[in-house]
Amino acid sequence: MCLEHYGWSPFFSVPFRQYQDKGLSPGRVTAGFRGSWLLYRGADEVRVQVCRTPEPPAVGDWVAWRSDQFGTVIIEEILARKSLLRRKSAGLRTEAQVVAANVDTVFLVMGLDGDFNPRRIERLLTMTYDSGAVPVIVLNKVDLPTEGEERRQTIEHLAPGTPVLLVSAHTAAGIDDLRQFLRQGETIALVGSSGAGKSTIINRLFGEELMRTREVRAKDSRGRHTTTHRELFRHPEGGLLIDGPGIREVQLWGSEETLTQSFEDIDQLAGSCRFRDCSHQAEPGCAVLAAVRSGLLSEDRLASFQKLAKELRFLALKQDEAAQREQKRKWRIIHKAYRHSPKL
Ligand SMILES: Nc1nc2c(ncn2[C@@H]2O[C@H](COP(=O)(O)OP(=O)(O)OP(=O)(O)O)[C@@H](O)[C@H]2O)c(=O)[nH]1
Ligand SMILES: [Zn+2]
Repeated sequence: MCLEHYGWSPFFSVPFRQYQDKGLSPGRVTAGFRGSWLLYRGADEVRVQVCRTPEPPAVGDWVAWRSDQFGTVIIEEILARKSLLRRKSAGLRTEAQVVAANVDTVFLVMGLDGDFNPRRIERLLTMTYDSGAVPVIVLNKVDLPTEGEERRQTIEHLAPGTPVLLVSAHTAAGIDDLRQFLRQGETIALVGSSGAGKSTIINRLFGEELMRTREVRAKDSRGRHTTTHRELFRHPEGGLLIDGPGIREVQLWGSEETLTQSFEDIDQLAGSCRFRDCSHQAEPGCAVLAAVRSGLLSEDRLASFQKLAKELRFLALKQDEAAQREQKRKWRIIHKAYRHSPKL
């Protein structure tokens, strides 16, 4: 096995030269635990417990590492990322949590059963555009008696240009269409709600090899072997998949800018609104409202745009508040330091 099989390319190897000159070596993070990581190094995979980067690396990150005189592996740097999937963190803090790095393609998996929800697809699309990866929408459970084709078209209208595939992980229908995305050195992440069928799809793609592919007996820094599970793993025919607890908790995360990418149609209409900062609620000369009146744009779609815009504004506000609190905290510390410094 070599680094290229895990996605090593000039995008990473060219900027890596500066680290190479310092005696560092490259590797890719294949799993993250609390305070330790699984690192693929080309020749082997090791468990690393020492990391000196300001932020911890994410699954999928390429890092620069070295060994100290005792043979302990130390992660020193995270290489610039091609893409970064983030989610809103649970709880009160609103900062983004990184769930995976250097993902090329995101499979947005949704069941055609009770799981089917076009609004959720819009949110996941926003998150994917925000990450820099390319979305592929996978509508699963086409074996069930549902209006599969109709629903596929509904979703296609939401995401012009994005592939929307009908599959059944149970009967394997359409699964071959997914295989075309398993390209040598390219990384796919699966996101979607619980029960959408992500595990079943992965099982289909890997067959009986899956357990063997994911399990790894990695040496820790003391040379002991422990069995763990990879979150990033390679398909025997090439192509890499990311699946793990972090990525399974993906929620809404995005910015106003990417909102317009999920709602390209509304964004285009908005270009003709009289006011540049039109909120499309009651303003005179609003081209978006005019389109709703004439039936060109559905009321539902405008409503979901407004809802997402509101959530994003709320999120941005909370982020600002968090930033302000942090600023205040810093100033308090500085003031205190002044107060306690000896008078000149
Ligand atoms: N009818 C039908 N059921 C399916 C299909 N794919 C998965 N299921 C069922 O849907 C349920 C959920 O599937 P999982 O693969 O565990 O879903 P998941 O997305 O991995 O869910 P989490 O592990 O909770 O994130 C299981 O009972 C599967 O058997 C399908 O193509 N057709
Ligand atoms: Zn308007």
